Amino acid sequence: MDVVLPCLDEAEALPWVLERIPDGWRAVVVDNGSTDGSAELARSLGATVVREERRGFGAACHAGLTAATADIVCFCDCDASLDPADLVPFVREVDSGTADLVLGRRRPTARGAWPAHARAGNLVLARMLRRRTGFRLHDLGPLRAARREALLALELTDRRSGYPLQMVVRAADAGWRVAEHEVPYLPRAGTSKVTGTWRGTWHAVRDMRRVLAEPPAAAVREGAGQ
Ligand SMILES: Nc1nc2c(ncn2[C@@H]2O[C@H](COP(=O)(O)OP(=O)(O)OP(=O)(O)O)[C@@H](O)[C@H]2O)c(=O)[nH]1
Ligand SMILES: [Mg+2]
Repeated sequence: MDVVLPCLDEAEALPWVLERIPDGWRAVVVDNGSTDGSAELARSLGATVVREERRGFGAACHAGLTAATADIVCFCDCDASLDPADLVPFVREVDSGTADLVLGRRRPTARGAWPAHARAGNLVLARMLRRRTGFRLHDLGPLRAARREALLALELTDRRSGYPLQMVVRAADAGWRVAEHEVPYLPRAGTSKVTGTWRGTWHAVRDMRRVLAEPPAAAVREGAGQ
């Protein structure tokens, strides 16, 4: 199993995150131009490090997916807000064929883990997603697992905050079975970059709206049920 960990200045969180990668799995840390020594630290802790010059959450995730070689690929934020060990049952589900994509529904464990505006925004997004896809999801959680080749076949184009949403929308168009399970959401280590800032939140909303406005990807839809 390969776990893709998008990473922009997460030196504070890396030891905790990498220590929790299940035995026998490979951590693929995608360094997105960190200046705090994240890449060197990740390498010294045994992770495979991929460098992606182009900024953006989607750019980092996609570079990790492209570099991955395992049949099943997982994604996990690299800020210690999510425990990669929680991916074990997700992978089992994908492996057994019960689901094509498994998503973690974030359940905050402490006050401040998930600011109110982010939670409210996510709720609105989940409702829009339900209208667009029919999926009854509650969150667009960054903890996820799916088959590598199927993910690549979705031909995702967003390279910023819309990437996780585009993955779900295109999965819906391709007829995937998507499952959602609750996972604890911890207060992140280090400084907040997106959710905790107005600028980051605004960019995320803009990217997501763009994805929802896209017409269904016909080519992807034709490949449904594979
Ligand atoms: N924001 C941002 N995060 C990136 C980028 N490239 C990689 N990442 C990583 O993507 C993961 C998710 O980003 P976060 O900054 O945690 O986004 P968030 O969880 O919405 O918000 P905060 O945790 O409050 O910052 C983290 O591991 C980041 O280090 C990038 O260009 N921008
Ligand atoms: Mg975070």
